[in-house]
Amino acid sequence: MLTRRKLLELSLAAGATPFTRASANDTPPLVLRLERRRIEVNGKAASRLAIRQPDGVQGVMTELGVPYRVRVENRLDVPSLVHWHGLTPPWRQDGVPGISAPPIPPGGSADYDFPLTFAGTFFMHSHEGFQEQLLMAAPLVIRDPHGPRDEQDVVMLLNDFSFTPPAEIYAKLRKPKSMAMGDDAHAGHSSSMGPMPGMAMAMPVPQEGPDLNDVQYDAFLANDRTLADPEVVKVEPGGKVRLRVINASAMTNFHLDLGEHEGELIAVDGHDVHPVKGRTFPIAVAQRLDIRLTIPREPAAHPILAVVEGERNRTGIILEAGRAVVKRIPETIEFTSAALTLDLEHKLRAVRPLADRPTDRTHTLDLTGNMAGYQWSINDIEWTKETPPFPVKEGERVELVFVNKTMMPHPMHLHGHVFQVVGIDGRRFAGAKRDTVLVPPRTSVTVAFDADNAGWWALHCHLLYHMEAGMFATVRYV
Ligand SMILES: [Cu+2]
Repeated sequence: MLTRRKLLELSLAAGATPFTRASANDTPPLVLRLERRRIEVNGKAASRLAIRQPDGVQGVMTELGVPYRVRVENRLDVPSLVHWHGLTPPWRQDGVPGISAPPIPPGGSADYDFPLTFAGTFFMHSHEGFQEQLLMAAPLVIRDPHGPRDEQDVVMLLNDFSFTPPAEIYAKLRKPKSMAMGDDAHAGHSSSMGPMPGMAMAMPVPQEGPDLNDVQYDAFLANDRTLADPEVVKVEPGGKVRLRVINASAMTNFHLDLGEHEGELIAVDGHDVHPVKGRTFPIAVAQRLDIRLTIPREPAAHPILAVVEGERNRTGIILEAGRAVVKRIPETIEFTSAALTLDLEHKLRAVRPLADRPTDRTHTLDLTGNMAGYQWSINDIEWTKETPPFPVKEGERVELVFVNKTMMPHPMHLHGHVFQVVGIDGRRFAGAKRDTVLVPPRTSVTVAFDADNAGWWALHCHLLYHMEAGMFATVRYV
């Protein structure tokens, strides 16, 4: 994929030490296989996809300082390509079919080799077709060798699950709705503040509040399991846990619920924030939360739950400290959960913010749509390969203003860069560094990034079916 000379240039440019380069040449690459696996959900078997090492370990746990040297082998009977969500590789290694590289054909493989420049909680997922809905996602954790030694890492990967094939889910969503549903993105959806202007008053109101979930799932999974048979992780009574929560869902935002014990949010999307204490934290599709927990000394089971936004369903894992009784936890709660808000986002502050400098270029991205035909777009353009990229020049400080004109929340993700949240509804602040930010209905969010990784980069809504429908754009400087 890359010549050795080019690789050396890239690692030199990233400030890799000679030691790192030498070890890169000596160690064989880590192999990740794209293959089928069988899981059981609600007592029913299902064939799903996996990204796993030859010993069965899903994804990668590595350390800062070790080059990311990976060979991806496609053992499926369909093309595939894996994206390293949140990392900043050279753009040809970003894993977006048709943009960074062609998909890997069945039986083929692709090699990746780039330095890791920051530690944190990331993940990998297929960027091909609807494979992500088939659970083709896995953790990608980069540990900091200089981080605390007394913390146990616990990863919780969240997913939404349907027995219906994703192409069928999508076809059903795209089926034209009756005219009673109206003709724009607002129609058919009331708001918590009352009917939207221009909405026919006589129209039946199908649901309350903004439109939060447009797919009915059969189950919600934490580490591939439901609460009927959750994963139980042994932890040390009185010990410290670094909980790494990854929302790998195709379409579902969650409220993380730590129960009676407070946790300390120390990083979002892999990047350190000044700690925020709490018992619940919002996590939109593709986001990650790193939470430090102190486990009480008494033997007990501590459920770590994730409640679906705007629904009663939940999933989770159990932390078992000492010998404890692990009780069955109901999969539904009494009341429908609230919509995710940006209340926490307002409070977050990056530990290492972007340097203070003037903005060279601002792009405004209206998030647009037409619910009646399940059409989703950016600036009213449904993306095709011919859509012109947003222009950027290398070295610029760029700001993106996401203006959500629809009644659905959109988690917006920029590839190849780390951005900082710098404004919500026009109010400026130096917020968290992230790669995915939630833009709730009728809200605007401004993010800033430095154009320091030349290439052609995807910039899209991370709701799988919105992306497929065209809520996708690119940034290009190459
Ligand atoms: Cu969206």
